Amino acid sequence: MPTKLLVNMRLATMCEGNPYGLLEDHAVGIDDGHIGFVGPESEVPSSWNDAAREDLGGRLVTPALIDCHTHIVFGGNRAREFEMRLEGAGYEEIARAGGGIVSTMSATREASEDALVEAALPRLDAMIAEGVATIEIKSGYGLSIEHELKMLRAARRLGEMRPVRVVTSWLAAHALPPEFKGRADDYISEVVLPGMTQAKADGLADAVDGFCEGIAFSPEQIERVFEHARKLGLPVKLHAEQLSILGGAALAAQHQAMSADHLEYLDADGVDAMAKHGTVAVLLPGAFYTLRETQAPPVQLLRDAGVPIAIATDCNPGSSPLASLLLTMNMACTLFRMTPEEALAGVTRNAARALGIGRQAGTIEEGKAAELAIWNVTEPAELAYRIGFNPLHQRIFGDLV
Ligand code: DI6
Ligand code: FE
Repeated sequence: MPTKLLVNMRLATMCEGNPYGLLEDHAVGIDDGHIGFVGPESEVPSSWNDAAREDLGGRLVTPALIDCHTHIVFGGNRAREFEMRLEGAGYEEIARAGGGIVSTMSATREASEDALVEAALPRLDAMIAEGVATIEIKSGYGLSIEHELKMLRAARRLGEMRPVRVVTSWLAAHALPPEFKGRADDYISEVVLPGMTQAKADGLADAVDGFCEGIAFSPEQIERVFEHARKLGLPVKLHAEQLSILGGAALAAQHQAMSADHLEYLDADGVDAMAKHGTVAVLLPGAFYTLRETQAPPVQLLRDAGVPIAIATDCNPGSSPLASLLLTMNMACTLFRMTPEEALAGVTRNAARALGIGRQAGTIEEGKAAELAIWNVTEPAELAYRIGFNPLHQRIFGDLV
């Protein structure tokens, strides 16, 4: 049933072809939560005559935003660690001394599922207020089967409490909990793999992620995680080359990963492997900024190789306490020299692809979900340009607003 017809707007479909997939004088029809019509205002079929007509006053309309890499479910915060870094301590140094991810682990284990939901809601609401309609949420701070599953149940509940699509990732291979010190392989065998089986059986995991890094897991250990995911039919992705180069991105690409994320230290071989396998590069300028990283990801190499680039907040209590996808877009332009068009594609079309939902979301096309953001701006570049200003007029999520 045609429910709504949007008219009088500038439409950035984000379909490939012309810049921003921009269309002028077009109408968008919403039918049962889906986009039922995109076409010139003068050619709207008569079947839309009864739909509620909404004049958008010349505003810009884009696909609703997609944050394809977050850790918004966690206990506590790491403001003290922020102070320590300002006093000179390094991120890896703090992690090796039992702080970092492991300190969030303790707070997350102590928190009830309800408390995790309650703590994450304001972060989720901040994202939604900026036009986000899809958010990926990872486990990774429980580091035991019980607490990792609790995190993913909290993530699923967030998706039921708010009009937003939540996509989850099993990230038990994020850090080694203290009880497994010196026994990373046992942790993989006893927690990461059986927990993944359980998460899949309970419908809690849409994908599997890992952290391939000196302070986390080796490529060989990650390979075991990927093998198990393949047996369960779960798609994979990886935190790779964030602090050093271990070849994680190429490993992920070889395992048909949907994305490899961070990538500051990615080299040409890694880029080639990603291009060959169609792996999306998810860049996370909030972590780059927070850790005062000096090596930017190889954006030009990725561009030249035709690797799709997505960007995301990486919202987490340690390396990226950032809950603004608009600010992330600005950072991607200013810090990584991406164009405003690449930044917008990075939170729409390419972010959808990084989550394996490219058929449902990420562009404005007939047949896709009616997930739109209506902005109080006219030029698409304005979305990435401002800092600390939210020009969202209205978000549409299916038949909901
Ligand atoms: N890389 C990150 O940036 C987050 N996880 C990861 O593997 C940070 C996690 C944290 O510091 O709490
Ligand atoms: Fe992350």
